[in-house]
Amino acid sequence: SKSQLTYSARATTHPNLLARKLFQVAEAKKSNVTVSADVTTTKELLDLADRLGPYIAVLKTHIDILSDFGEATTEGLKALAEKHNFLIFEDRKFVDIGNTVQKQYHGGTLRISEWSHIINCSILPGEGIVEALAQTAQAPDFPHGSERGLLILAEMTSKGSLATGAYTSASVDYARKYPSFVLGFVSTRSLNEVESSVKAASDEDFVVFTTGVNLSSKGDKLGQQYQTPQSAIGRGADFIIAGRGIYAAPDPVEAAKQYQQQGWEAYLARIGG
Ligand code: BMP
Repeated sequence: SKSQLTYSARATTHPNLLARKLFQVAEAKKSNVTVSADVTTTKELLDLADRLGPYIAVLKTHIDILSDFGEATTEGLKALAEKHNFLIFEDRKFVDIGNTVQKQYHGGTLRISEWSHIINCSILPGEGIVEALAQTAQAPDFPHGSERGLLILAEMTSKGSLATGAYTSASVDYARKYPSFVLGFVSTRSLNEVESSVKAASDEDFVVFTTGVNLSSKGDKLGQQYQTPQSAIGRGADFIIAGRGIYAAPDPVEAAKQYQQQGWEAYLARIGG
């Protein structure tokens, strides 16, 4: 497993170009925090991105919950990602046949391929969804190819999640089949020990993003289940994703700094620093 290595070491050897960039950002900012900016207006979203930008590695959006999505949203996000050196992850969770997801990803109302570095999908439809999204992002005439990557939603944090067992192991199979596009997983732990019918490449180093991270709550009334940054990173998370724990805190900037510090200390402890 590569999880004992530093982010800098993984940045130099990683087979995937966007993963290299992600690890470089983490190291430069000493942050493995992804904030889920689940607010519902462009103003709130850009305001959060600007205030929290210095402390995060990735900004995760649910762009379809904005009541006023438009050019100002995407231009604002792109400018702030440059200003603060973070990557954008649109949490659209594609889950459909290949022909449909290509149209949802590229063009359409939301133009996700234009502005989001990282996307994710469920593999419920089978391997074709990964192939279809890879085909769009790696098309010869697509201008951002080296800056696009996919996370496979291999597990979920909600109570009673069905993303377990054969579903999770197929997630690993597909990641191994498309290593130039798949960065890794959204999962609650490292998937290195998960059985897979596809052999691991010698340079395999999937990046683990873990959602459901919160320092002060165990869950919500709709089945969300939380763990702490220490717990998530101890179980193999490379990046911790926190939403309400940060943006709904009395002082979101202070909260972001606290998650940054705890996430970084847990990472240092894991690499033995
Ligand atoms: P919060 O920290 O406020 O509970 O937000 C969690 C975020 O992560 C939400 O944006 C949710 O859509 C997302 N998420 C999750 O909570 N569990 C999963 O298994 C996958 C997710 O994408």
